[in-house]
Amino acid sequence: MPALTAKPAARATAARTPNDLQPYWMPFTANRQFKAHPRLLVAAKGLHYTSADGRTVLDGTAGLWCCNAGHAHPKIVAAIQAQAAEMDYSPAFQMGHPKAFELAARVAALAPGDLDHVFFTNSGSEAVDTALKIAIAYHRLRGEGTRTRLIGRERGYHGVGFGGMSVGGISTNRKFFGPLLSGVDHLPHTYDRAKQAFSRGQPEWGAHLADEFERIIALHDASTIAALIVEPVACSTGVLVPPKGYLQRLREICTKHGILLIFDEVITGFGRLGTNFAVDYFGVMPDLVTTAKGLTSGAVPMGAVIARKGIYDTFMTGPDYAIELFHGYTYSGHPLACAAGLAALEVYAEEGLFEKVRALAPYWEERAHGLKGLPHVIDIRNLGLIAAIELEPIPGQPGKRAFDAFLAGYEQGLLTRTTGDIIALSPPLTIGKREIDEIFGKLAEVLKAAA
Ligand code: PXG
Ligand code: PLP
Repeated sequence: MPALTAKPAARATAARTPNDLQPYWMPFTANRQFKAHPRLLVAAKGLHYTSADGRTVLDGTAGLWCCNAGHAHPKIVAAIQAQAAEMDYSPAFQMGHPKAFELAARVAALAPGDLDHVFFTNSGSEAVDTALKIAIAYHRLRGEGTRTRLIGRERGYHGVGFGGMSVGGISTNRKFFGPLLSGVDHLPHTYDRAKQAFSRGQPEWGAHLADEFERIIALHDASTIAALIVEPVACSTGVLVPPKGYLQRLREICTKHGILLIFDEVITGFGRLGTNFAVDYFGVMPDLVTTAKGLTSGAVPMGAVIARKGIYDTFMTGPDYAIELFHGYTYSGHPLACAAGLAALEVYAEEGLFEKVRALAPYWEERAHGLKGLPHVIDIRNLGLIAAIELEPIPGQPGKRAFDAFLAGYEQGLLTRTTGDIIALSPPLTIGKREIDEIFGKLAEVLKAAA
């Protein structure tokens, strides 16, 4: 290693212009494309961003599926400001602060059944890794230490930690990173365009795919399997809505074999389907729920694992001075995140945002499916306030057609998300019919212009 010397730019900080884009290694971004053609957002209010070049951009994606209360909600802003002034940080281990307990109690009250205990993290990825660790430790505490296998699903997204990557099923997110966790297997994904194209809401076809789980269990033996983790609606991969009856069937198989069921509700939690959680929407009860994003409306990073009472109680044994779970983050239950979370939950309730989503969902569905028949549209999928438009790939250039649509949409003042050749939409829950018309109107123009 050469001796550490200040880089020229660091020595002369005044000479470094604030628009030097090179040092920042951007996450999940085409860095060279971006730095050649930057898209910088500088302000946000309600349903809109303001770009550095002074344009107003309609937020069709709630940031990254997270700003459920809309941007810069006065109540959330005030709560964060007040908390920063009152207490910036308190140790997360062996000490506490009131708002962490208050937020946990509110989240537990919002979660159905005996999903009663909340472990805070700082992201969805951390929530997933936490839940996987809890599942394995739970079985060990019950004298079933052989139950260590984790089962995920093809096309699943569970964040970017080694645990989440391993149970995840998106090849590009896995293939660069070695063997990952051992003892992981995957269910098949639930999508078949020939059987499901242009389904409105849940597809009729595909519940039987849950039975593949029985084959995986027969292969490994139930006594080696700790947990199954699935997204109730697989969002990141391009919105795969579960076939009718599929999640119910997964629950039955887990119960039959003593396997914990984890629902990854990082996106589906906090109103995106018009209910508190997807658990409520589908009426299927998991053992652990992971969540993040809408928990604070994206205003401060925070994730959480919500555990059923029986799981928490299993850990609460041994001498009372002993730590029961050797796991946690410096910033678990950070005061600023708790303040933002408490304010966000108040906003959701006061403004009736989840009910609003339920009322708007049929209109959203109608407008989304209105794009059927436009050039290269090969499928449209939707549930709650989520939609995806799948485009026919340009031969030899997978992903380019949707990325070009994303760029063209942004030029028209609309922010969308793409994965492969799928355009995903998931606006703040504060959206109205006028802006829904604007989203699908602009998208229609973009798709027609590209043809
Ligand atoms: N689980 C699920 C189901 C997710 O959707 C994570 C875990 C990871 O959360 P963090 O907070 O570590 O990013 C997610 C996150 C997109 C997109 O546009 C999706 C996510 C994040 C960023 C972009 O598809 N999902
Ligand atoms: N690495 C080092 C060297 C640390 O000291 C810590 C926390 O103390 C971590 C990683 C983990 O950081 P966090 O608790 O923010 O996840």
